[in-house]
Amino acid sequence: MQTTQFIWFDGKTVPWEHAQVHVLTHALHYGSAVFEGIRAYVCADGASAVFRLEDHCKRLLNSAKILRIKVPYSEDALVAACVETLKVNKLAEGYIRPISFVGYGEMGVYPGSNPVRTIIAVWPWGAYLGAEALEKGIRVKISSFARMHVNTLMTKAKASGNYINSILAKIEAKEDGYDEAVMLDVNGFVSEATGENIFIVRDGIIKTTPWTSILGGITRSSVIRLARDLGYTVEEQQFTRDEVYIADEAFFTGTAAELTPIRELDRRTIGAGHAGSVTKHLQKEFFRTVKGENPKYAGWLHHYTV
Ligand code: PPE
Repeated sequence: MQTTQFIWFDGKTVPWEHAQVHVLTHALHYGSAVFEGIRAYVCADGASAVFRLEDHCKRLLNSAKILRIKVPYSEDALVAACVETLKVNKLAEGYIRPISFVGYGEMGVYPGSNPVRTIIAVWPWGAYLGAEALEKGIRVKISSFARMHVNTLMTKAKASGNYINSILAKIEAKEDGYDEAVMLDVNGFVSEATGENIFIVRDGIIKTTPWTSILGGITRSSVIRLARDLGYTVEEQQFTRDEVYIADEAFFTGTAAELTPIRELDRRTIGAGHAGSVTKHLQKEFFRTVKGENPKYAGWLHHYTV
């Protein structure tokens, strides 16, 4: 990976290589951590802006609330710390990874009074699913692993432990020659991918999974808003894998993946086999928005200078 110089660690800026924890850290053993993935972009005018920074910090605190991890920082403090980390690293564009985790103290599942620690790292991160993916789309399979039941793990928390399910699905998909996996929920309906939400388009209507077994993606909510404002009908409704097979278009949304077209699912070509017109339209609007070329959504951008 591409490293940077400093990591924000419990309020201090420490050199990247010194940002370390004990091997008996609770989160390492039991997955007791919550995290975020946020992107900063260089805008058309050369200034930098973090996309929906406040909403990401809010989600981090909500994830922590769900898991009963007591993060000792307010939303405002987290926002300021993210910006400080970008600035100290002179990073004009890249990925921001805050994580709050249960630290070293007592061993055993019960987190007790173990300290809760927070770090923020930033680094340059290009196209998550490959450079060609954004333009040409990717090949996807339905995973043999189901997404979590809503009472098994808390799917609305962006919790580290939840990602075991994603890791299983991702390895399977990659080893079977695909770029990404889509998981079904325990009732057999389409849920989400290992690190993305999913949308389909059929007869001009856009559909996405309701907020049940999925993470409430911030890219997902942005794209829903953009699409509705552009006059599209967007339905948050359950759908099945075969509805994706016969969709005209399909795409993923995520901070890392941005808006990535899906060109194939389970060896069925989706639509024309490349990004469709609605996907392209929304992708263009999305990138215009994050790069500050869409004044209507200026409120989503947190500007900073390096
Ligand atoms: N579902 C899952 C399971 C998920 O991990 C993400 C983000 C999303 C949906 C989309 O959420 P949002 O980023 O708010 O639109 N996945 C993050 C982690 C990627 C990684 O490999 O690490 C991300 O995109 O940052």
